Amino acid sequence: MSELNQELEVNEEAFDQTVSSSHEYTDSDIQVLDGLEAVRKRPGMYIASTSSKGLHHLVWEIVDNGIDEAMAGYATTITVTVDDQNIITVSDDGRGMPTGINEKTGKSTIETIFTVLHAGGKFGGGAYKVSGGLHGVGASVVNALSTFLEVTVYHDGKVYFIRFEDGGKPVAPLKVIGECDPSKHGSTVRFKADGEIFKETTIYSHEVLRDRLRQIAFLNKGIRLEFIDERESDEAKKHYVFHYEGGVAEYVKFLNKNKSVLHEDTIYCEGHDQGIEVEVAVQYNDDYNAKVYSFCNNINTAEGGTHLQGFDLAINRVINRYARENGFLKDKEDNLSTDDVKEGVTAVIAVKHPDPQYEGQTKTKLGNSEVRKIVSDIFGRQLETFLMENPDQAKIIMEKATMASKARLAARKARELTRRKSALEVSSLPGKLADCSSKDATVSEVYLVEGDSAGGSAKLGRDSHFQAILPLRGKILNVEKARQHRAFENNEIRSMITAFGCGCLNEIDLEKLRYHKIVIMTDADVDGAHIRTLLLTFFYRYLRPVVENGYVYIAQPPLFKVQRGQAVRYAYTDRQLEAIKAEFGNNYKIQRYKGLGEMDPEQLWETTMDPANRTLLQVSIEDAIEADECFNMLMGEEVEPRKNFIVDNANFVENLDI
Ligand code: TTJ
Repeated sequence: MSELNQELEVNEEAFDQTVSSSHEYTDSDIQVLDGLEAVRKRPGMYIASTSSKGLHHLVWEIVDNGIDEAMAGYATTITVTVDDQNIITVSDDGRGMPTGINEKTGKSTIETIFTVLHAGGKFGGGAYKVSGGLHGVGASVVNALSTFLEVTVYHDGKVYFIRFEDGGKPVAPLKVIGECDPSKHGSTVRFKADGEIFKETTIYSHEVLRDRLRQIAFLNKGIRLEFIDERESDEAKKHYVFHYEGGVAEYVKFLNKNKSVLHEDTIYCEGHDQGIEVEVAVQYNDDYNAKVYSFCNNINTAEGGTHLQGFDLAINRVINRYARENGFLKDKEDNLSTDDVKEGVTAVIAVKHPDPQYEGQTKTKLGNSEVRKIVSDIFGRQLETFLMENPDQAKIIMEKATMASKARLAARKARELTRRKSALEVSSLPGKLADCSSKDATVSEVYLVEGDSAGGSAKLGRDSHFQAILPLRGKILNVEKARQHRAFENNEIRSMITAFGCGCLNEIDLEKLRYHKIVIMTDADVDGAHIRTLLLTFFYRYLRPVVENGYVYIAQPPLFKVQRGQAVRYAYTDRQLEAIKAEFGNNYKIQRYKGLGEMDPEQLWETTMDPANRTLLQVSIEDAIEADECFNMLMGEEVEPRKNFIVDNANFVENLDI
């Protein structure tokens, strides 16, 4: 394999060789087809999945090659187009793929790249190839999984073309099919994913393509990425140009756009050492948690690694030193913790490494140990310079970190208090809780009910053997906008934590969870939706494993009661209401439920709490980051983006008041 790669790399010399026009079917053809057939037989071995995720993977595989040509300095623009048949076209304005013949295969280099497994991984120059990296399976894998794939190369006034069909079989060898302006150069790949392989879907997500292309543009300053979605009727969504001269500094600004930032200037630095490039950008906002995104060779290292460790070391060291030297920390006070100095940070750390090593469960943790010191030195030095040159902004950052430290100490005290109380077990359960008699968590349920009156109905209507009721009064605290010790002082939050019994934050013990169903039961109106969102935010921030393990549910009270004579039916949606009306003809009476309180205990049991009749929606966190951003957007302080979001996602957050 590596032999072939080497040959492909030196093949740049064969650039001007004429293209072979004869095409004989040889042993090596058969081997090639065997190789691609293997990909089709077990696609999962090459692209991780044949779901929507794998489908998008095809695009990234091809795009990465164009990015490499741009990072090597030869291409300025990469354009990705998806047409109304979900055919993808990726083109760059680079030198054009080599059009010569590969000695080993006797075929054109291009045919080789697209038909021999792994051959395309490392062709061309450039130290930090993204293709052939973590996800790099090679262009041949894309070809194998496509109904057709076409390559067009513009170079030296000629247009070269080759088409493959049916999972990678060349229709004819690479040919010159025309002439072009000699100043035009570049490579274009066009392909259609095979529905036989991607059985779930061959339809690309506009958002997934757009967001990743934007991210690639942020991570590679100066490169232009264009995205054209011909399926969109909305003009604004048809054509995007992502081009950021500011690189990750602009990325951080973008990530902070819905936040109240504490200082105007993004702290930005870049540098290189031992062939490793480092780029870091930081800007504080008034949040109480940190959002730090790290990348290596354009790949999101979700599990962090040595570059993130280097960042942590530097921010801790430099801020503590500055705080001491400038009187923000007294001699007798302890150092600020890394969590303290990172409170409210939005940061992007991007490194480019010629030989990255990935570790961790999902192979998204950077392992190269030399990176730690390199990032720490480069970022540390420039963070120090920033603080010295911008004393006003430095002051704000120091105040944020010292406040964080004080709040953390207070939170620890408050937490210890709640913990001590819960150690007293049953006697310490909140007074408002009407507990169930069962002590078996697997069958026990607790209903979180909005308001005392609905709480009363629920208490009377429940099956007290396994159903507990915890009434919550008024709006609960927005934990997104409150520091921990405030949250622990809040009565509703304390009641919930003690009732659940499993602790919270990083001291969760799911073994101690007292109910395996925590059911949020709120009114079907705007306030109810708001309370539900606040509760979900609390769960997400303080009890994430409880959500992740599927213990949180949302009750579905009916919206209407329809009665004809003795017959009573409940409708949970407008559609159901229409169906019932149609069934009942004209002689019926409709009651619209505005709140749970309007139902008597029996009705509440029958419609919403009885396991035999009720529908519970299980709350899941598909993607922690996505959920986090969603909550942030909904609960953050800036009203405008929230409004836009709600308009865009009207179905998702139907009744949220703003
Ligand atoms: C290789 O050495 C000769 C000059 O061009 C170098 C090269 O690899 N260029 C190159 C490859 N530019 N663009 C590509 C490429 C672009 C796409 C969209 C897809 C693929 C597989 C390669």
